[in-house]
Amino acid sequence: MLREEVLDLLVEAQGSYVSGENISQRFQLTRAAVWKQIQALKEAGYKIEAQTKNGYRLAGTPLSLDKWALKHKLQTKELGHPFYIRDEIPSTNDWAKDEARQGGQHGLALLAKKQTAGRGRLQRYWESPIGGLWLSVILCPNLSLADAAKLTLSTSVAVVDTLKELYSLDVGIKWPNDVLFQGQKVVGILGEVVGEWNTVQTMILGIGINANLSRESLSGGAAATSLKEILGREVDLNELAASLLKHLELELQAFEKEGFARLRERWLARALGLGSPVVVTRGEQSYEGIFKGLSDDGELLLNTGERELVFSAGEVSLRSLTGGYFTS
Ligand code: BT5
Repeated sequence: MLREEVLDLLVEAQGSYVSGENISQRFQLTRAAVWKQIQALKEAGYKIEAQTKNGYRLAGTPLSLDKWALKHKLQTKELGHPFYIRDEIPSTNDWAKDEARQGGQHGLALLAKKQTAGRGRLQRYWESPIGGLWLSVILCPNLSLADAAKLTLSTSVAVVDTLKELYSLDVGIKWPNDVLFQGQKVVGILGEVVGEWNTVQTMILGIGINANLSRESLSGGAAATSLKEILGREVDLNELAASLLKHLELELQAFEKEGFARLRERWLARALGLGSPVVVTRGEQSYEGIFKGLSDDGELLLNTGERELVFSAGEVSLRSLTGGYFTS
């Protein structure tokens, strides 16, 4: 594609100017057509500086999802190869499931600028306006069925490491895999299996990051926040997606090689509320106790003082510093 070739040429110049004449000769375009290409790139969010004497210089890539920009930032071997970006889709997890059923392979990543029917766990709704990172990856991991179910735990570790690496954010994981900043949810993770557990071992990992969203666009209110609210600026979604896929690939490799015991250590090192009083709600019932850790199956261990309870699903509330419980 011409647009991408022009960008490649600008990148080759490593920050120096490329003359309009050079571009027009290389791609056999009129100078007016070069100018038009440059305008289109600027409209797509590329920062291109123009000087009458020297030509054009690439000074920055778009913050919003962009095929070329993401391709240039990807550092993975498998995850994100290939990847596709759509402007709007009901749910990237549903899109990924369709792709997997039609032969979509391990590593395929699907991203949308906006979801109209984003899904949370237990058929809950996930708000996904423009500005967020809504991403699903197809994985065919080299893991036992029992371990594959713990991939959402790896994903939460990868998300925490991504946010720490890029923005030095002090985020933590609320069991099983919500990522919170000061008690407010920034990231949600939804792992789903394609086909029967005992036949096809294909998983869809869906990750939703409230990135460039204002608080008003999230009706989750006090329980939800975004990177933009926390950092006071917009972030580069291409950089964020590339870093996330890198950390996810590293986590997956580590899990396949070292097994759950090491993953559990990494998860616990990033967990919120470990050793503290928490409330676990399952259906109508609530259980209060000390959050002791994870079982061999990735379940939550709760010590009530009288006995140790094990939870494979349920809602957890963590005690806040002021004594109340976070519910998100
Ligand atoms: C989750 O569910 O946290 C998993 C969310 C996964 C979303 C990704 S986006 C890409 C992929 N495609 C999809 O369709 N889904 C995945 P859960 O723990 O059930 O949390 C859902 C609850 O969080 C809702 O009931 C709301 O209370 C709240 N919520 C909804 N949207 C939110 C948002 N954007 N930020 C924070 N909280 C939200």
